[in-house]
Amino acid sequence: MTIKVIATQAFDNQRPGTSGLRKKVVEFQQPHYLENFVQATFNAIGDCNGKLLVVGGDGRYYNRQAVQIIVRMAAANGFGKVMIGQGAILSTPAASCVIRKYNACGGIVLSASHNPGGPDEDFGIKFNGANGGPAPEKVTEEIFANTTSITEYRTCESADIDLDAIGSARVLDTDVEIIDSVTDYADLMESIFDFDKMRSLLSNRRFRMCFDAMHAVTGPYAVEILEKRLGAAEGTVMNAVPSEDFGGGHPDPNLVHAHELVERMNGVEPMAFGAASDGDGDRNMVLGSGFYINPCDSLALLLANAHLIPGYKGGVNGVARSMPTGRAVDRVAAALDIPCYETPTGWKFFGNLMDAGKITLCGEESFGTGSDHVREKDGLWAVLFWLNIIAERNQPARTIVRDHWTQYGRDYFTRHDFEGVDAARAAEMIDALRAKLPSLAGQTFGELTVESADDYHYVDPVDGSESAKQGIRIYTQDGGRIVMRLSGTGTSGATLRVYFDRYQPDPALLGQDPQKALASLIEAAHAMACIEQYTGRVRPDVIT
Ligand code: G16
Repeated sequence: MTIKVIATQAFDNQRPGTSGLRKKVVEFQQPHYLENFVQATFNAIGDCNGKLLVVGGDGRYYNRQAVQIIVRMAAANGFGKVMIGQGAILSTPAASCVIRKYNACGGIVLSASHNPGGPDEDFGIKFNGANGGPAPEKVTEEIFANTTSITEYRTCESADIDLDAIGSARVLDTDVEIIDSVTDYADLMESIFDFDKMRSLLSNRRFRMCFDAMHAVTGPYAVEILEKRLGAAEGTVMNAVPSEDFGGGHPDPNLVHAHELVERMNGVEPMAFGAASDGDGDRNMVLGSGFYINPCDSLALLLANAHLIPGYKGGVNGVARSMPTGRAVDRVAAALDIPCYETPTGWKFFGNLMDAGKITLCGEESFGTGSDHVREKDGLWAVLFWLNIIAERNQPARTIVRDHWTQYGRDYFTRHDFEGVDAARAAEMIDALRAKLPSLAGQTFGELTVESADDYHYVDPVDGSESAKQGIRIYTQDGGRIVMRLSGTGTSGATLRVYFDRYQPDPALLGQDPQKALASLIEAAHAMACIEQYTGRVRPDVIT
């Protein structure tokens, strides 16, 4: 086996988005495309000699081929060892766990998250650093800069590794170890939650639950933890076997795509608790009987009940949410007298705060919640957190949420997505709105008057790094807020995301439909941003 240095040419579209580089599979299959990005990443790491690299993915189409390519390149770049999840599988939170546990210099996570998989669908790649978290912007920008100037990459000729058998192999001077994908992560969960209490909840035949793995990566993790370690009935985990195209479905845990689960939660004999996770296992949706729990509420509830969980009995240092996320958690943090940080969209912004010990819990409206046990959002962890709370409080999820609203008031929240919009027109719309910002205050739209408006500019409280233009914020005089930004995770056209939230303290008004409760804000957003004029759309494609 010898090292081969391959001449290549830069591609001009390899800037990582909100969470790594996501493109159609065919784009990644072009000669040198994946290799260029991987070499650009290794160049950003610098000296790879003797270091440990973790590699895994969500099992989607092209995952296995990509892992073989990365192994050869890692060996040719001098890594001491590459650790790979069996079958090339590691959920995103499990990859973070493994990087941290074995002191790797980082890891490569192959996923396009909740986007569909298959030969005509999406693929993705991102680099996580030694803390187990997504690389911060200065690193992703360095990787991008490297992709623009790359002229060669290093690889070697070697037979494919057997990715399915636990054990070791050698490529050049590099040890390649195939590890069990589940055990380290399951052990970590067992160290955080009260498994005895949860076991007795799950053995109560009146408590029926269901977890939808959506044919994606969490299947094996959920079967091991829920069915094997916690004794939930066999079949509790549905769609449990990961498949390369997610069973032809869309592995996005929301009310539309997890419809099979939703039916079980709303039928004649509904389950007591339901949950789903996404393609790579970092997102979660939780449901009570006939009751949807918004991710913004979920984050607030986890914080309010963290003292019930063994892993957080020592206290919570602080909490963070992404800027567009509803502000329910802010009220709980204020009541607990702990800091609450606001960050731009993207899990990478939480890492510094966690590493500095400023926050313990964090979350986003995009179905992500997590804590400092790893440096990724963690779908199954959130589900176990909820189960542990239910086991401790011995109350249905719906009652727990209603009690919370009664105590704190309710922050109504909804997000409207306009997908596949013409990218140039979407950018024009945002630019036009940005230009209006200085004159918006005092203007009236329907029954609402704008109090203030700005373009969110983040300064990281730990290292002072700055991120500009992270979303347009419009506050109304009645306490409402509209946020608009373009998604950084799509693979075709642009997706306009419009977020709405408003606080409602009146106990008589806590049970409304969010679309109705927020109707005046929705109308105002359309009027001030001229959404129809720019996108041609009157209604959003997806509402969460
Ligand atoms: C990623 C990021 C999240 C972000 C989400 C949506 O999640 O890690 O922080 O909230 O994308 O981002 P955008 O609004 O830019 O599309 P995931 O689950 O897709 O990896």
